[in-house]
Amino acid sequence: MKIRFVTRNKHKFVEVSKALQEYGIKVEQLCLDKLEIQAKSLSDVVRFSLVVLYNVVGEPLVVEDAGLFIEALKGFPGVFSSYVFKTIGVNGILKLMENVSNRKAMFKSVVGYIDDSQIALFEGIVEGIIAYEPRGNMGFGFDPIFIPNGSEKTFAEMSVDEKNKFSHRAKAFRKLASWLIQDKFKR
Ligand code: ITT
Repeated sequence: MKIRFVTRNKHKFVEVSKALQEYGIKVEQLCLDKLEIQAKSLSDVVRFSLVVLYNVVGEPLVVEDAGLFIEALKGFPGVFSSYVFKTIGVNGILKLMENVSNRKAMFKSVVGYIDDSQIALFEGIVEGIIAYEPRGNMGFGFDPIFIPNGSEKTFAEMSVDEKNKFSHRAKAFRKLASWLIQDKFKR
């Protein structure tokens, strides 16, 4: 089985390819813009992107939207994570978190699948804390400042396989994989 994953982010593509290997699912990267709307939830962003992209591609496809939600910042940057990363970045977030003792945060991923008869969404969450300084040079985005519960390392200090043991993305894509396998046998 193969899925078409629309993303311009090659790190996401590698993470997902590895996570889905154990299900025997191959991943093809489609480098198209997701045409993201500014919505209040990741699910709304994903639904919109799915419909727009399906009209262009005309074949079953998958998109994912993810974000970092920091408790002390009332969920910021959340759905604005991509923009916030490009503007104030990791150091800007650390600045906002100066003298903040509640470091709790989570990454959330919403994966969407569309074909000619259905849309299905799957969510994955990883809880953790925001580090006091960036550590590690692997991964992307806010990986250097996120430490998942159950580890001492930031995501940027982990290999892809190690990050996949914890990550929001791996959790959401594993749900998609189980569902796709069941769906295939139903048809
Ligand atoms: P595509 O839209 O092309 O898939 P993107 O990098 O723009 O790739 P998102 O729209 O999902 O992906 O962006 C969400 C932002 O949240 C992203 O730019 C990162 O800054 C951050 N983010 C999401 N998942 C992350 C992860 O696993 N590790 C670190 N940062 C992450």
